[in-house]
Amino acid sequence: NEAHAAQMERTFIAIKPDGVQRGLISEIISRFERKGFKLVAIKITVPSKDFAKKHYHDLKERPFFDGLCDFLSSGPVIAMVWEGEGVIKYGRKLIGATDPQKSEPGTIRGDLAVVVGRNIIHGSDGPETAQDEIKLWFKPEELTSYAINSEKWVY
Ligand code: RTP
Repeated sequence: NEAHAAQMERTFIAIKPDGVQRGLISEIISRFERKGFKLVAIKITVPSKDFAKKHYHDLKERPFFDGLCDFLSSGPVIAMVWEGEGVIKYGRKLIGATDPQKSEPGTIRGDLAVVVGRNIIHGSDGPETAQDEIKLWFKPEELTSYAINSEKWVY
């Protein structure tokens, strides 16, 4: 059908090592899930420092770059691809401002984080970064494509 003819918008979301260590995986996933976005890829992985540098290549001139890459590679990360209309922009809205001191209550960072260096989650900031980050973190065969049809599963 026509709704499935074009590829739905997708974004890359990662729960950073602090979010995993603090036991916030299910809390974060449930916020995206309840909103109505669809999880199309997920894995747990410890990125190498080189991999973290690739992920954050845009920030390589920033003073916090090295510490940020050490942090991202310090433990397991939950890497995900979420799909849905407007998911890139709205996903950022669910996440909240980069600095948890400035994120609104009700957002993931506003409710669950305190400092910018430990802000528990990453989300792609635009269509191009989303595409690049999905490609960096996932092989094409790790991405799924499926329709939600609850009538088939709920009796
Ligand atoms: P993210 O990419 O992680 O979703 O975060 P963002 O777009 O909201 O923020 P960005 O400016 O791209 O920064 C990426 C990550 O770098 C860390 N950061 N530390 N002043 C600092 O120490 C500082 N500023 C940024 C944060 O972990 C931020 O999420």
